[in-house]
Amino acid sequence: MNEPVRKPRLVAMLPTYNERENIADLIDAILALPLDADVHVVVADDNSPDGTGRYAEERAAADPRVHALVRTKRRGRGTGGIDGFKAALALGADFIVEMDADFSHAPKFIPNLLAAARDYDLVLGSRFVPGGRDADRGLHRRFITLCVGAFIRRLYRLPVRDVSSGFRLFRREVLEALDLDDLISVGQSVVLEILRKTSLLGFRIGEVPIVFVDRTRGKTKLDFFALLETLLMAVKVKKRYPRETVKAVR
Ligand SMILES: Nc1nc2c(ncn2[C@@H]2O[C@H](COP(=O)(O)OP(=O)(O)OP(=O)(O)O)[C@@H](O)[C@H]2O)c(=O)[nH]1
Ligand SMILES: [Mg+2]
Repeated sequence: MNEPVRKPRLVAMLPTYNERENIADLIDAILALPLDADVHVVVADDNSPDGTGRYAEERAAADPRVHALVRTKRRGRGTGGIDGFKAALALGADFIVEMDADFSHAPKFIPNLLAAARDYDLVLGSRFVPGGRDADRGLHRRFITLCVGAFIRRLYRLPVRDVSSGFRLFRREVLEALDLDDLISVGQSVVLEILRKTSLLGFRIGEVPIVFVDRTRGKTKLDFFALLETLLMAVKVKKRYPRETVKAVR
């Protein structure tokens, strides 16, 4: 008898802090995607005062495809996302897509990211390849994104356009190879640290266009100090992983 073919499992990992106004609709939109995959959602919340984590726990109790991770001891986009990735691996994910929980990253692009994972190990949702766009953002935010991007691409000598994109899809093998317990980023710089390590490990990195839109609900957590911290950490990360110390696994 033939074994039934198992659909690949895709886990969407959403780091959240005070995203109560967005999280319900976002979970609905992800679970409704027309994908030939077994789709799950992990909400990696840092005990948000607005009750995002509590809501995720209620959804998880009612729907086996939703998983809530509510951390009470530490806070940070970096460590929160790392714990979210671990939860996704524990769920047996074949593919993991990480995205912001404020609708800046539209779920409708996930099918394209997944399709590109046929050819790549890490697929970036990219604002800066043909068809992609950084839309509706204040001029100063767009300018900062471009400057940070130019700086990081030079610093790490990365041949990708959108280095700071937090909307991206990994094959499981990438997250397994990263050694998640060994990452040093606590905050937003985790996006850059993971990109650098993935590149040094020799994985294939591709980009597909996405249109990034401003959040319409909820508040930003990015301020001047967070930006400064990210840039300082980017330099620290470079020192932490000089090219010769990371052995390619591919
Ligand atoms: N778990 C966790 N998630 C966080 C933390 N800080 C931010 N996030 C989430 O990380 C994602 C990105 O944060 P944002 O505040 O949207 O940062 P941004 O996209 O640079 O800024 P805006 O879009 O302008 O708000 C969102 O889903 C946030 O809820 C944190 O300390 N812990
Ligand atoms: Mg955002």
